[in-house]
Amino acid sequence: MKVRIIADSSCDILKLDGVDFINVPLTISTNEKSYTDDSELDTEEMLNYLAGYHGRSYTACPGVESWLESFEGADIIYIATMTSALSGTYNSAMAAKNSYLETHPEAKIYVFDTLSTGPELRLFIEKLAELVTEGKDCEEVCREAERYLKRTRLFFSLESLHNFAQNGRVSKFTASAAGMLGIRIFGTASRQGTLEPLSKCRGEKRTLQAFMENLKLSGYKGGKLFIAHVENLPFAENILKAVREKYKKADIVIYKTRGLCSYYAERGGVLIGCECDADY
Ligand code: X90
Repeated sequence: MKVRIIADSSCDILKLDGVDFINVPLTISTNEKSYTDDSELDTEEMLNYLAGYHGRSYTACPGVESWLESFEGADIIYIATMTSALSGTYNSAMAAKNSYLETHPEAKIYVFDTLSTGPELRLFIEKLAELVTEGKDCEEVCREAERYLKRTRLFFSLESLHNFAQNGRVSKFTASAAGMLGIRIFGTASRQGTLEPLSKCRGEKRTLQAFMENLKLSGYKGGKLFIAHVENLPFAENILKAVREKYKKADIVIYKTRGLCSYYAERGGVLIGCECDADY
């Protein structure tokens, strides 16, 4: 039985250790140019281009065809998608599943709506990989993965919500606060899978403070924590330092966002996914 894990490109990784993994890309485009969020993407070039482009820009979720292609040759398929509250990615994966089962009735396909994205999605697929590697059967994998998802969180610090607003994914009112006078929006992925602002912070120090308070409230005990940044390594490193100081054994990894997350989190943005002890 060939087992495969598939995620959309907002997971920001192209390989998953020890398992068969496929990253299915979204696209980012303007009226002139289109970027596919795959292994070929030069994120820095895309950000530079977008910074100098003054027209509208858009994103699109993977079409059913892309999902179908990613299923070929696998018998058991676990698919993890970003939040269905902000993207059609989950619905498109479900449509692909139903279509694939018509021609491959023996295949087993499980689709998970993570109601989150970025580093929380990455935590989730790494957990799926761990469960698959341990040889768990489908039922156990699904049960334990669902349970894990309740105990992970996503936090973010964004300097601009321009791209969220121009794509109608947050209100203009929420967006207007970010970027003004160095204000960052600190927030979390809500239980419904939407962007939930928690505080407006002036400067990095205040943002870090807000994050550390919320980390504690979330029940974080020093488990796995991912920091994905959009060209903001200094802030990511300061977050790492602050977390390590308080949680000595914290298992932290810093990395760069790829296309989709870079587009929405925008330059300076930081996304943090972590394992917590309390259900959310
Ligand atoms: O075109 C599409 O279908 C894609 C739409 C994606 C919208 C959300 C992307 C979020 C990227 C930014 C910050 C974290 C906020 C998370 C709230 C759930 C990451």
